[in-house]
Amino acid sequence: MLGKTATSGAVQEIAIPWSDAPVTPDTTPPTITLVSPAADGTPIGPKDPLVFDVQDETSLAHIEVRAKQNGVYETVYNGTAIVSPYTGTVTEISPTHLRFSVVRAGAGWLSAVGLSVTPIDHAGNKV
Ligand SMILES: [Ca+2]
Repeated sequence: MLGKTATSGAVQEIAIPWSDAPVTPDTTPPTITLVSPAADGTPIGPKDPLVFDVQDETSLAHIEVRAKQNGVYETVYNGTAIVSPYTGTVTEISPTHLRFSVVRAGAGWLSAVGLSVTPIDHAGNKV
């Protein structure tokens, strides 16, 4: 008899796990980590790259990045590419971990920077 083994008249039950168990829903938003300058208040110079990581434990669906200087917001990354006046790279460290390195073209950073990163995972969780 399938799944049962008779032993001395008793029934021995063998537990078989189910391969299609429901997945635990993702309720954890992505994280943002400043890599450079160090997060301890180190100032950024006009030509210094601003480096930060965005990661999620399951997936990244969409990311937007803005920078505020002197009270003015500019788009740095529009969900697809780094846009003018910014240049830089987006490196895939893993499918759920991206490293951004951006500089402001021309005169560079004009003042202290307020970095605004809005990542969303595929479950809709956002920071
Ligand atoms: Ca998540």
